[in-house]
Amino acid sequence: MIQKIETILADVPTIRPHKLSVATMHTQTLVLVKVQCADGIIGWGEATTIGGLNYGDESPESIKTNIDTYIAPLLVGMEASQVAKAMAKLRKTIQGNRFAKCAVETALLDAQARRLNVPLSELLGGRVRDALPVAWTLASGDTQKDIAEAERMLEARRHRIFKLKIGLRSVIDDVAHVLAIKRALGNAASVRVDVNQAWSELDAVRGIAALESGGVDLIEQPVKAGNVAALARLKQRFDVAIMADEALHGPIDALALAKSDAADVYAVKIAQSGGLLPARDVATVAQLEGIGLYGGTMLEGGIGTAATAHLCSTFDDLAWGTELFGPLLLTEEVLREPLVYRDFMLQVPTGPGLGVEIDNDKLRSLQRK
Ligand code: MUC
Ligand code: MG
Repeated sequence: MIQKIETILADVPTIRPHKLSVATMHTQTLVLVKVQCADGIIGWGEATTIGGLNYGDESPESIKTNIDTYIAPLLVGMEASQVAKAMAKLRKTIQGNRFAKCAVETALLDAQARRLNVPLSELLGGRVRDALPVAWTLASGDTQKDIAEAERMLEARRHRIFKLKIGLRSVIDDVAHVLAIKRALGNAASVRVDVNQAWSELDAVRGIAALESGGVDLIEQPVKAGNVAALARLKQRFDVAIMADEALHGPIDALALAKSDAADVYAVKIAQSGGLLPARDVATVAQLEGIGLYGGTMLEGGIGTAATAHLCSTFDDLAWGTELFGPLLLTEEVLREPLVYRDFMLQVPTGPGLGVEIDNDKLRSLQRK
């Protein structure tokens, strides 16, 4: 039986300012959900977002309020091992709130996988790989600092895929910044950009043409999430891969984008999709439509990162790798044993459930009072 559902906010400083077109982050607010079951099993989930309400339509505070006020009372007393039944009730009764739903579903699935003594990946169809390529985001706001950071990552064999956050400056300045980094790193690295919706279609045509000829491999969400027609025109106009991120809020969007032939690659994000199972449906649509897969992040800590890693380990084809570096951007670790990054890959945990354990003392010390 589900006995108690708790929501915890923890503010953790980032290792350096992280500059996106929609926000500059100095701290990340982790949103963690703990589900306590009557059989003594505890499950964890995460609903972390970026920049308060700058990125998504749920804030850390709204997620906590909505789970505590509306979602927890709905689920407490239900059978904990019947995850699908609990989630069906939640999805039927509560509108929207994809991040909150994701955290609750993750916690219930973590608990159930622990109960069955299997890794979470095995409840999601079964893993086909044990390690995932991991990109790093260069977003210090300074070209030379970004180059030095990328060189350190290559040297340490931690990352060889770099995503550059652009869209804040003029197209000309952004293109110069990206191409300077691409020239410095050469073929040792894949260089990609994320515009986070900042460009008009005309900006995008000019920007993508220059980036494509400079050897950039991927253009993420160049235009507004709602402008599917423009995304489709860009996809058809250019050879360089176009990725949908903010345009994807679950399986229905995945299908609509596919029908419009609007993207070459989908960023699969569990929270943005409304949970691990809807995210798996997003990936299924992509695989059926010949769209490439990429494991996306909302810069979560260890819980959400492990959850996405379990899901990505089950995809037949993960051509574009992942960006599951969230915990590495934070100054504090909330797991007892950190996730393992080695040889450009994140190792998918092998223990029961998420395969990671919360450091309760650490979390208590970081928890917002
Ligand atoms: C996004 O839009 O993809 C992922 C990596 C990063 O640096 O920011 C996020 C959000
Ligand atoms: Mg993105």
